[in-house]
Amino acid sequence: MPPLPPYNPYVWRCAERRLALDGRTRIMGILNVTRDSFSDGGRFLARDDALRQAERMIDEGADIIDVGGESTRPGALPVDAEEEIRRVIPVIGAIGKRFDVLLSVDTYKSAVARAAVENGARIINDISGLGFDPHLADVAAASGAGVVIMHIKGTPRDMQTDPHYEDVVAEIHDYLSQRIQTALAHGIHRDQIMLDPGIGFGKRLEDNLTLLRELARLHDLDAPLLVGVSRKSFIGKLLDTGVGERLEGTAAAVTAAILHGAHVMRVHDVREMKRVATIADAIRGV
Ligand code: PT1
Repeated sequence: MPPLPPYNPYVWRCAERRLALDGRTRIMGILNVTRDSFSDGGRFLARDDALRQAERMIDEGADIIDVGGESTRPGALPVDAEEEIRRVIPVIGAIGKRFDVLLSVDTYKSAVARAAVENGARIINDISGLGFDPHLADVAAASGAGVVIMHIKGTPRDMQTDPHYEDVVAEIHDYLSQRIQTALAHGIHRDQIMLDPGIGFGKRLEDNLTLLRELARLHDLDAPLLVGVSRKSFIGKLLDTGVGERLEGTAAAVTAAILHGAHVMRVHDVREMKRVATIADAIRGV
């Protein structure tokens, strides 16, 4: 019987911090600040709500908090950089002031990323893999922030309209390989880079399953892997459940990703997935 693929340890450089990826799967907690607020009063409420959610995820064991101000689910429309900054920067500033947690900004816009790193974010999580904004790589290089380079086919608005691949893993492998070269050419250091196959971003059900099954084919890119499966529609399709009934499916997909060599899992349910990761880590060994 073939054994599980070997676990490859890394140390992820995120500005002046270092995150050891040494066999204990790291948990990135999702903090969405996408609710529309029409007044300053609404903004203060949104900020306090975000702070409470961040505190809870930190108590539950999150290693990273990922703050996002624009939804990138299938069909979502862009918001402009000014509005995204108004949403995420007060939240990043407030969390950074109170807690020692690693902060990530989920954005593909250089203006948002710049403001975020100036206000305490140490990771830029770019769903476009440096592909949407030509200046994002410069912000990552200048700040020394960790950078998540994710694969997407198309844009969030159109990515689920008839995506297809010859060999989904090979295509994503080559895309990520090219984006690593782009990053290095802009002065991003190799140890700042985290790769992500982009589950649900321009993929059919079978593509998402193939990526989880064959994730280890990305190991020769020589970078750590982040995977986001939490509550996604491929789970809903298999279970015929709405977004509120995908906890067990998420747990199974998290386990699969860990056994195939993921280093960081991006999740909503931090307490539950931390437990799942503890068991998967123990089975995988290292
Ligand atoms: C992800 C991710 C992300 N996912 C990274 N950042 C989202 N690095 C946002 C669905 O099919 O996987 N990696 N930022 C959320 N995006 C989606 C995509 C949410 C698809 C839901 C679906 O339901």
